[in-house]
Amino acid sequence: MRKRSADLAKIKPSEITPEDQYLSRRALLAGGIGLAAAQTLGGFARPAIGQSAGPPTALTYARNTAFSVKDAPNSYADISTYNNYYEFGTGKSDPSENAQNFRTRPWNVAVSGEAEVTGNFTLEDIIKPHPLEERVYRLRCVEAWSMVIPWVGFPLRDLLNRFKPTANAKFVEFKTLFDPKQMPGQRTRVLEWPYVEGLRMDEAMHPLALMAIGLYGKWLPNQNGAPLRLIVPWKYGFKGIKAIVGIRFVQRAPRTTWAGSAVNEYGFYANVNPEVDHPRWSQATERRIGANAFGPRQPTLPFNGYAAQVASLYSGMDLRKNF
Ligand SMILES: Nc1nc2c(c(=O)[nH]1)N[C@H]1C(S)=C(S)[C@@H](COP(=O)(O)O)O[C@H]1N2
Ligand SMILES: [Mo]
Repeated sequence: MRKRSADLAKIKPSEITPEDQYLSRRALLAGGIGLAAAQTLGGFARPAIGQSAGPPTALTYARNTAFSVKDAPNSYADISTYNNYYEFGTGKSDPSENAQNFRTRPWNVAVSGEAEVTGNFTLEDIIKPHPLEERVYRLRCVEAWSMVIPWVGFPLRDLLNRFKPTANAKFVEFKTLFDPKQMPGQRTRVLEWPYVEGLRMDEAMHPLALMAIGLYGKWLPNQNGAPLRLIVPWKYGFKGIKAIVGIRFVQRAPRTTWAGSAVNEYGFYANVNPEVDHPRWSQATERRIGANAFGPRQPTLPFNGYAAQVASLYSGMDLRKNF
């Protein structure tokens, strides 16, 4: 059942605190005045987003070099044909073959739980107020391979702040679409469906956490998680949940799909850690997918190379227990 889309522009001005004003103003512009959404605000070029027609092929974004790694990105071909997306099969080439007809428009996201603003939002509601950035991030899979990907998206925290999480929101849970008709993997029991992931609130609010809608300057290919997927660059790739239809603010750590399938193999935190092996293989080194796939393995970096930015989130925690 699909409720009428809630409208962020209906938040009363009296409810808007000063730090929210900038975002809310943009939410009002995007929701209220169609044409304004296509203009440039705050120095960022904005994408023109069609209402119900398919997405345009190009996105307009600002390059965020401060948050990008210097490594050369993998090719578009590598990034869009070597995937993990069990809804479309367990082989690396299955998603690119089986997700071609997956329908990503229209798309809705249900926001619920411990927040002042909840309801159902259209994809356009979710995306429109946010200036887009390109950030080149490493993706490290728990299977010990990695890629470097120029994602296009917006900071997750800017989106979450629009919903005004309450003090009870300690974690945020994300859910993938459940539609076995479209997602053949969901007709099997290879995982529990729908796919669920989660972050502790302070992790979700970290500026490196990105809500991605594109890569290489284009809208996300279906196999990479269109129309909306999470990127948490200091964690193993399975935290980067694809095709998000649910965001729920909760008090307790959600039961995540991979931890639920094998709790000794996949932890909730999933921080990239060369010192904590997966029970069936070492995490000390990794293989970079692509041209150098047969070159030497590279040492895995703690927090996937983002330790300077995120290690403080975990000070005092035993990362062997909280893996
Ligand atoms: N819904 C959903 N999201 C998912 C997965 C999945 O099977 N289903 N696989 C995860 C894993 S294990 C990885 S490594 C990344 C891969 O992202 P990519 O295919 O865009 O490189 O997606 C993650 N997100
Ligand atoms: Mo993965």
